[in-house]
Amino acid sequence: MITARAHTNIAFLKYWGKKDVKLILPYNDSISLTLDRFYTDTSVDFDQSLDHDEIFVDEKPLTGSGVKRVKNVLDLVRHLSGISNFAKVQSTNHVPSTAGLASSASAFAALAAASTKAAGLNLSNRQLSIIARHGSGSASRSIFGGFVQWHAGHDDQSSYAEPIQENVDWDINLITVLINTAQKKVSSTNGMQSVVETSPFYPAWVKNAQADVKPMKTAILNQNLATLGELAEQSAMRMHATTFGAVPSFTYFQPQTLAILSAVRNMRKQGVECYSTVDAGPNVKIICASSDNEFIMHELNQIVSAKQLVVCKPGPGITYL
Ligand code: 2P0
Repeated sequence: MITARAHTNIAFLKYWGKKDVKLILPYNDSISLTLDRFYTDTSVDFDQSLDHDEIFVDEKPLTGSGVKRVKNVLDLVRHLSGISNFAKVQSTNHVPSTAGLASSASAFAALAAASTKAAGLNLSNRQLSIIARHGSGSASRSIFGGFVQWHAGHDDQSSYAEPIQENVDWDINLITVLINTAQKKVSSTNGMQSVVETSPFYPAWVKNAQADVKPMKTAILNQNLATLGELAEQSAMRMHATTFGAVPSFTYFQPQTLAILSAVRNMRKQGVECYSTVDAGPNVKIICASSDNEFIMHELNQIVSAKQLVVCKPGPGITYL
């Protein structure tokens, strides 16, 4: 039995839409930061005494659409290794629902790492990224620590993530503002497919997202928080604009989302370098230097309570326990 740990990540340049739904190939490259606070530990054992795959998440049998995704990854690993045994998978998420961060990225990255090693494979991190992608697109990025780029690619082997800057030794962190932890009405998988098929804004999204890859990488390498933050906020706003154009139209924003976005813009006017990003949900994540955390959190306390705020720092890539 092998146990692996992977951390969640937050996209600064968003992945939003698949050009190949089966292989999970995205339309555009994306760029993320792996986070330190939240992670998933997954153990895998290919056991010849099993007559089916047994999958437990937080000690409960997994149900729903996640089962097929886990089996996709296990089938791929069986195919690559020549192993025919079924597997016992036990996954523990250290990603509290209160964090407002998705656990699918850390979960499928940990599954890819643990299952390949348990099957006797010794793969490169690039190969692990490709395998993790078969479970969930954003998981391809959680194989690596720090700032990571997922290359969209054009087929299975060319769509993988790689590090831009693994050790982030400059002052950048994230304040997560928890607005609502209830299960969202439109999953990210369904939301992105809907905009691909129906939103007239989607082609503009792809064109602009791809054009932002190079400037964002340069901003990261130059440790330029202002440019990086501006590009990240633009990416998030443009992603959410596609949802308003979809048929039927939808949005992940809630009233407090708009209140926080506005507060961040106001603080920026006062000279504080802080920028917003929002994933497929209502929670806002604020990109800033840790030296500004205290001021920003004090301002945000006028809208939300202190326990709705969680600070995350850059985190590491996969490890084996
Ligand atoms: C991202 N999101 O880049 C974007 C931004 C949400 C908004 O990746 O369908 O769970 O499993 O590939 O990876 C969330 O989508 O979607 C996501 P699938 P995933 O982080």
